[in-house]
Amino acid sequence: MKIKDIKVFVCCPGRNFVTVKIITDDGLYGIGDATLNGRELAVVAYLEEHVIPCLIGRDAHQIEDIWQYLYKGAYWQNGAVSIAAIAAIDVALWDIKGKVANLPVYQLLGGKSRRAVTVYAHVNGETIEEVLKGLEVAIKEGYKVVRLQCTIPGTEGTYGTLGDKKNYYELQGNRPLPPEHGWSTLKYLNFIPELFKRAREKFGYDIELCHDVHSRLTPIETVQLGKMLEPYRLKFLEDAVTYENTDGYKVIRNQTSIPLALGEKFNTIWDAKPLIENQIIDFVRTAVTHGGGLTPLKKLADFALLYHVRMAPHGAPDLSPVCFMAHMHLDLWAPNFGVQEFVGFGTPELNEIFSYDAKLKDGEIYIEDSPGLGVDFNEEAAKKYPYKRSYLPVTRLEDGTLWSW
Ligand code: GCO
Ligand code: MG
Repeated sequence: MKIKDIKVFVCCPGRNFVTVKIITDDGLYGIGDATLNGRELAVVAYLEEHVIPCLIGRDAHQIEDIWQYLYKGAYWQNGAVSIAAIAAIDVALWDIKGKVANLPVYQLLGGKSRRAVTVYAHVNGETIEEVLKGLEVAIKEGYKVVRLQCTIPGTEGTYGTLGDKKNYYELQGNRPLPPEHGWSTLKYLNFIPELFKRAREKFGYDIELCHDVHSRLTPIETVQLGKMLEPYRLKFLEDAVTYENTDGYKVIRNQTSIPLALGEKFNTIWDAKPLIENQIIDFVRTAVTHGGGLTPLKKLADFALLYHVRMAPHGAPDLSPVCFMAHMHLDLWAPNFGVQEFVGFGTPELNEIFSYDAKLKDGEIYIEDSPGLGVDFNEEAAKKYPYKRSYLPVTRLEDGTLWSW
């Protein structure tokens, strides 16, 4: 079964998505997600110029060899742009293999380890009261795990909350240049423990809670935050510190018992290796699209299992439904699955383009047993929503210093 053609599509049903379609000589096709938020066309160029010409005529069944060929064979192994391109090819090939076998992809990974995928919902608000109202709704809807984010009084554009776009806080569309947000660590640390205190006072400890710091703190500031949040027993604190210097995480780990999650920007297993083997994190958040596909994510899960680290894949709205479905298969299989981030099934425009067999019930997602990934892409509908240049925001401290967004 040879690769006959590979097409790349960019569409913007509210935000940009890059989708890959691999077509084989016997008429089958598979779909992959290559979306890299704010850098979409770099991935398109990488695919069209440097990947696709090398793959035409290759055996579509050789997923592992094709992965190694695109990774090791390029000499330049990692990097967000190249990894997103490799991931899309890899996932599309798994989709094809599932269709040939007439089995859902989770069966090819080793079968189901659980009935469904437990997800965590996002609850965001401008005030603590607003967040608590949202949490009440989420609990009523059956969610068992919820991420809480709240606007920090006196700062502009807090991560996770953006005024009228609360549930799609990173919704793109019209950002021809990166918007700028403000940040004050002092104001944040003075405010955020109150959010979790009030949530526990009102709803008790049966609901699991988590929080994303979005890499704004230093290690010792995270120790302070961790100690303040310890009484509220979070499921995890995500991305407290930028991940480049993993030694910083040792400082945190040695001084607070707050569980730590990291990895949505990891491109390879090597990024996660020191944090996992030294048992410094509890959840690894690498996404299929940004971590190179299902082939390396399976290896990552197996490696993490040895160290009691659980999988909690990134599930932000900039990962397309193709990545979402790839996560569903990975999460159903992984014996060390923890929880899946979930922001809802998307806008009507998005669902005109992507179709996928998934249902939410009591905070768990069930998928149909369709062969492959169970996702499809409507090329004609995608044409109605052409690419729009758009950026993620950047953040500055109150004195103007550029900070991590
Ligand atoms: C999350 C993430 C996202 C990212 C976004 C960047 O935990 O969901 O931090 O909100 O900011 O995916 O493109
Ligand atoms: Mg995050």
